[in-house]
Amino acid sequence: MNPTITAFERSPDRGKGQARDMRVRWALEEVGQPYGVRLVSFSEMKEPAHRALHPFGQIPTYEEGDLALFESGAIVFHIAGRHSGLLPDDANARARAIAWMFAALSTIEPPIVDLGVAVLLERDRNWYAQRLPLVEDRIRGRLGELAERLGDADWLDGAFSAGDLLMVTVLRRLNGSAILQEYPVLSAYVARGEARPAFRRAFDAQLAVFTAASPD
Ligand code: GTB
Repeated sequence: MNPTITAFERSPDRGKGQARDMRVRWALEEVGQPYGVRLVSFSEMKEPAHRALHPFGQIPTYEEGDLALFESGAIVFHIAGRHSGLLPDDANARARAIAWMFAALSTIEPPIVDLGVAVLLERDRNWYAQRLPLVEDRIRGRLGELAERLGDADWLDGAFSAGDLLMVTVLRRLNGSAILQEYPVLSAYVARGEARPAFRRAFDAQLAVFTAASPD
């Protein structure tokens, strides 16, 4: 049975692939697993039927037989564990790839999300102009360290892995800001991820949802 994921009926990013269903779609495309998508509105996400799948009333969710999952990182980890292609077979290399998955979500993503929250929700506060450079510099600190580690390698640890998949989706959240361009090593890394055929298929699928909902 093919899994079903949930995604925004109408993504606020207007099809830029920033919502977290994108990383799940990409993982499924990388491993060649067909999937269905159930689109949900903001109000449906908060209803009991959806909260039974996702305690926080969000997307994405993942249903496969009698398994229901939430949290994009856990979903990608599950997909990577069930199929070959996203985690190495060698036990130590696999553990390192998993460490990069955690690094993407717990070390790199938080300051990037903080910037998004500041720009979207804190712009009218009188301390916004003072806080913004602090938030941006926290991101710069992490990106500098990440760029240093990546160096001239294509991927974070040998072959492309679920660690790279998550890291690229996290870094893509900076697409609307100039910060990523300050780190050519990381811009090139994101471009390599986006050039993967599986990424393109996932991106096109989520864009098609937005285009269908907004034909003009
Ligand atoms: N930790 C969870 C995970 O990784 O799965 C976080 C899930 C989450 O934040 N889901 C968001 C959501 O459902 C969508 S992805 N929000 C609705 C709500 O909370 O009511 C976050 C997101 C949303 C929009 C943009 N955008 O427009 O650019 C980018 C990212």
